[in-house]
Amino acid sequence: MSSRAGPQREYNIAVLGSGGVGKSALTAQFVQGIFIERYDPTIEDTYRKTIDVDGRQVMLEIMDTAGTEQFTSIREMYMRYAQGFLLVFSITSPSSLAELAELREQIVHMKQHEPNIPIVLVGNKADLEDDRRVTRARAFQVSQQWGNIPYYETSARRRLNVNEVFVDVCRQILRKDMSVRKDQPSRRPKRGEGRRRRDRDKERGSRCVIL
Ligand SMILES: Nc1nc2c(ncn2[C@@H]2O[C@H](COP(=O)(O)OP(=O)(O)OP(=O)(O)O)[C@@H](O)[C@H]2O)c(=O)[nH]1
Ligand SMILES: [Mg+2]
Repeated sequence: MSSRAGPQREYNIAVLGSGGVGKSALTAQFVQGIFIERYDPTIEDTYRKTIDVDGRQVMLEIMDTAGTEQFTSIREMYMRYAQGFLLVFSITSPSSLAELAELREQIVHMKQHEPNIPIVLVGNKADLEDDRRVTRARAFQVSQQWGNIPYYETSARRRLNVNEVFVDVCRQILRKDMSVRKDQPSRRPKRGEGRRRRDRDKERGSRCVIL
């Protein structure tokens, strides 16, 4: 199957942050369009959703991780695997913002200081303005310290900026992916080579799905 938008890409995004900041609520709102009222701490959940980013079909695999300490080894595995990250805190909890610093350090370390790691800083629970304890200015300052990454305030409850954060990180991955492809020297395949190459990719479990 082919599409006018070109081959479909598949990207993995990890949603990280302390327990209770709203990672699952944001993910469920994005994928299923529902708000989860009840707090049920996550062990690990993976969701898939196809979206259109600037005319390109992208299949996202979203890894909703556990904020709770006891599940951190799973989180490390997610960090290694993911190409993009949503770092989520709650605007009602300064400690949830502070705790992201360590997670970011871990990501940077695991990606071996790779430049331009696709990351978005997300201040969730923006509907709870009366309980706000992290100012926009403070969060923005942190985002600048972390290499000028984008900062959004979201509300999973009100569906505010939910699509935007996922699309932003996806756009960053796409941009990076395209520049890597551009840098790779292209060569005309010899007769019959194209097919063999596709088979080889299949064996390796290539994550690029050709429609
Ligand atoms: N008011 C408000 N409540 C929210 C929002 N997002 C999540 N919540 C609530 O906060 C609680 C925790 O949300 P979860 O999405 O389960 O939090 P989590 O980050 O996934 O927590 P862990 O899985 O333990 O890491 C739930 O009761 C949600 O209903 C939001 O945008 N606004
Ligand atoms: Mg959760």
